[in-house]
Amino acid sequence: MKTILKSILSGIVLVISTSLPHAEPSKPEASAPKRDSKQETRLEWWREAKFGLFIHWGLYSVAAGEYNGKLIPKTGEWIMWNAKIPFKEYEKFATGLTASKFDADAWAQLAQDAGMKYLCITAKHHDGFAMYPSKISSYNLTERSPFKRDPIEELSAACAKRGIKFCLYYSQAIDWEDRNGMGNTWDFGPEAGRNFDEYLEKKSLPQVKEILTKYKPVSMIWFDLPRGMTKERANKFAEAVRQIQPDCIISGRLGPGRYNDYDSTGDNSPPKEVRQGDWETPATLNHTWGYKKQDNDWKTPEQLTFWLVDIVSKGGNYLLNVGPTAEGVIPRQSVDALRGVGRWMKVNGEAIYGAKATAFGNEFGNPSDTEKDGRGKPKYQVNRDWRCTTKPGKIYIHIFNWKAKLELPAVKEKITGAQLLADKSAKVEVHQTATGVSLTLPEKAPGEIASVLCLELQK
Ligand code: JFZ
Repeated sequence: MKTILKSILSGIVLVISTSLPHAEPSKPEASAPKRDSKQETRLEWWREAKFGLFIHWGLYSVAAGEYNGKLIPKTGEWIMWNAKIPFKEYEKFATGLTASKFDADAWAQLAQDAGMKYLCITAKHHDGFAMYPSKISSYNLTERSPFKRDPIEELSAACAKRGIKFCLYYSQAIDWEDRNGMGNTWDFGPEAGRNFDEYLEKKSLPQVKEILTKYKPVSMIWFDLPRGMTKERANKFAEAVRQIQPDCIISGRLGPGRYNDYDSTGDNSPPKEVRQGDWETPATLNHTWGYKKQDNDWKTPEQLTFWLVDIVSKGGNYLLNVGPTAEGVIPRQSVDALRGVGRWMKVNGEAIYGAKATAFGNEFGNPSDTEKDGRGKPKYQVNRDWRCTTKPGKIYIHIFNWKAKLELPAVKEKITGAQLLADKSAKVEVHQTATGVSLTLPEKAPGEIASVLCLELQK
């Protein structure tokens, strides 16, 4: 009786709230969909993959960090918001999106050369511009730019050819082109007066359905910044994904509650220690996602390899970004950095793909004895000497700071063999006791960046 009353009441609330265009959503909210039985299967490839390529490409790539002769600070893909560019001005960038050098095979090949197993490109970012021929909104690349091909389709095919999982990013809530989307207050006034549901029903949800129908398979969809999303609203997106492509992983931030199949850490900030569950750290090569000509502070292959190993040793995946130019060129420095990681991956990939977190856990760092942080607490100092990843019957030690004598914490299982991946014939001596493992290694590191030692364990 109570439940019947409750559903009638919530029905009334629903009727009232949908008839008032600007009312807040109905309460009580629907709960997030159950994590269905297919989730484990869906995540199999992703748990094996570990390393992916993120691509931010859109009208902001044409602006390239500059507006009206001024260099605009902060991330490039947010330039419209950062500089409060009126829509009527921003949309003009479309004519500059020539994509004259766009080569889907080159991009997918770069991902492969870097050792990456998935690729995720912006189908539509916060600026609202669709990077594919959309029938839902004419604010798209084929209708507005000189480029008449479909880069999303071409990339999907280029990835399929190479066994790279193809994925799409879609900004479901923030949309600076649409007066009912979230975010653009300089053109459309305060957000409070909008019909956000109309935006979701007329543009966002139909475009999500459109890309999932047009491009198959989409192995993962990365939703972002759930401004204004409620569980009811998010449910509709989750249901659409499940209905059109049940095997598509949902990631990022669809709405409040857990819709996603895995978690995203903050950008550029991996956890300090091992973190349970499925998660990914999205990161930039410089300090922007979308191309910005003034940002030339690139991470080196050494730094990137450290991040990759560090993240995998804590149990996560690494989604590393490039920002191509308006011509469709991935900056040379990005290409070189990724190829550097790729050379390391060629030798040491077996210690990354499908690998799980460390067998230890106290190698990540320590509070400093002398230095204090901003709050007066001992400053956390990252230890970069080595990291550890594991597979059944194997422990991999990634040695960044090479020493001929290396001391490891105790290993429970009996170590039955030891090999350096970069030189399998090199001599390695193992002395194992109940309190630790002492290793005697060659004087010189056999590999570049980090030489990986594989310890075999008794089954
Ligand atoms: C979002 C976007 O706003 C940004 O433009 C880019 O696409 C990035 C990958 O995702 O930015 C975020 C979202 C969440 C966090 C950080 C940046 N976070 O949770 O730390």
